[in-house]
Amino acid sequence: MKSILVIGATGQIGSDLVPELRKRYGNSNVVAMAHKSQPSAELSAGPVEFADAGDKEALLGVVKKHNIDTIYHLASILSAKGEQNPDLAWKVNMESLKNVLDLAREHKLKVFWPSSIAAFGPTTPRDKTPQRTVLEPGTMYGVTKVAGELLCNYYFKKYGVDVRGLRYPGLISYKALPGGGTTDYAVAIFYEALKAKRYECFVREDTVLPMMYMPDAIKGTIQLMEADASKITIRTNYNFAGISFSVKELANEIKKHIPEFTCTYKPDFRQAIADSWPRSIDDSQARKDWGWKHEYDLAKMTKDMLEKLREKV
Ligand code: AKB
Repeated sequence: MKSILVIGATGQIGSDLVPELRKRYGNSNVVAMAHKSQPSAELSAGPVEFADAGDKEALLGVVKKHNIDTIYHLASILSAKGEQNPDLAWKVNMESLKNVLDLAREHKLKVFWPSSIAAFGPTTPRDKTPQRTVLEPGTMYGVTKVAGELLCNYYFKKYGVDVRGLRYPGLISYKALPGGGTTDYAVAIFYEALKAKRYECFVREDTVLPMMYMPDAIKGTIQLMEADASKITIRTNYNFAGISFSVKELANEIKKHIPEFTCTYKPDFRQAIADSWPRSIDDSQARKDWGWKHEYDLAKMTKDMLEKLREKV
């Protein structure tokens, strides 16, 4: 029986991933690890631990206590927050990953660790960005993603650690808010459309970025982790894509459901970050290796997001 630890469980991805893992592997076999934030009632329905992933001894204590064999390491400082405090982004993102990989080596654990479209930069081809391409990010968050990818690949090659990962696009979800990313507007716009019928966006209306609805992201993440090891040909991180759209296209889609909705634009420092990232991603390697296929397009995602958020807010 699997025994899974999700680090960063209270974040945007963890809030959806933990319940899905518990459905599959049993409530008591999935430990949600938080650091400072309080877990939701849903997360508290199973085992919860509080620890700092930057503290290897504390992490080891949790691994031993629950006999953990698999870690999903989701804790991270994202792109926008990372630009406000690059030292913190390096410390949090790199130290925790090194701790997880060292524990994985010493205790034969399987690891999921996500990279991001932030690993790419202004010198990367922006359309249908290939799996293997230039990685010269312009943010500290992106630097930690490139360094992390290389570290994962190193631990796989040198020590045989079964570490797998995906370069997540912007993720759209209704359970927990993203915190400190550049793609956060694609979530905030839904909350504001329902609450205020208007939203002031911090990037231009023609900004196009790769995005994905959370159910697809969770499905792909678990699918990658469950795939036979012989199918995994990429140990840095897989390109992983769903949909690409401009903010204007998203606003127009929301308008179909809320006709009074208006979106205005006031770009700030996050525009330069968005402009340095790809518009679309070629994820054919993931599709070929382990059968990745997204389900949600812009229309289907928008409809579902509004329905779920209406119940919530
Ligand atoms: C961010 O905007 O920083 C994140 C990401 C794309 O990794 N959502």
